[in-house]
Amino acid sequence: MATKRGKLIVFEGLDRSGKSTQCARLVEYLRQNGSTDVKHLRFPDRTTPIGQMINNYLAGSSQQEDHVIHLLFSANRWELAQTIESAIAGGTTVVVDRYYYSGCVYSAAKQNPSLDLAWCRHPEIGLPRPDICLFLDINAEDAANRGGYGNERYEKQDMQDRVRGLFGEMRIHEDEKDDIVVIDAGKDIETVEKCVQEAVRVAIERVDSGDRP
Ligand code: ADP
Ligand code: FDM
Ligand code: MG
Repeated sequence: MATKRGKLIVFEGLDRSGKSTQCARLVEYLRQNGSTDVKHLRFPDRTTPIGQMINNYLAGSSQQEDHVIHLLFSANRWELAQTIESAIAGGTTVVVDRYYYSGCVYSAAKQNPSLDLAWCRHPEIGLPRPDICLFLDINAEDAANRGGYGNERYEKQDMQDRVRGLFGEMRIHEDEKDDIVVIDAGKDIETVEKCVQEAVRVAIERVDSGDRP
């Protein structure tokens, strides 16, 4: 029998919704219980030259025009597109902390009139499509109560409120609505973890049974 292809699993949500926590737990779980290799990625990938420009922008030590930084975030995903595709084709599952959903909603939340959600989506078209996007849903106030925000550029309550609203709009987009599973991220870490595992199990089965090529 041919080797099963790997799956592309994405975590999304507001800052402090628990993405990095759940991403690490899922990677560990799949490594122990799954039958495939697992690659753990995060965007932005701050290790590349483009990623370092993004890091400086987020830290506030450099400025970028809104469209330019949007395209740099996108280019930072395209840098790894081939790596992701090859991994999946070779049977490795890829788990990603943020993807193009963040790319679109954070840029659109800036309320720049020539940078709406539709414009933001364009440079992302053609990137490997996730088999599942786990949207860790929490309101901005509860997220902020998990230790307060840091000093990065977008870690402000009004920005986070707009980001959450825009994540809602991404969810009803015809092309994407079946990819996204909403998880109540306000529950305790173990409860969220179980919900994630169950949603991932269903998504993996759907791919392996041929329901989703
Ligand atoms: P993100 O990557 O989405 O910004 P993190 O995983 O870094 O979020 O979590 C942010 C903070 O909240 C961390 O201190 C983490 O330990 C804590 N945390 C994560 N998940 C939960 C949860 N379900 N309940 C309470 N605190 C959580
Ligand atoms: N972010 C992240 C964007 O604005 N666009 C993107 O494409 C991506 C992937 O960068 F404020 C924002 C979202 C967040 C910051 O934070 C990255 P973390 O803590 O590295 O996830
Ligand atoms: Mg994180």
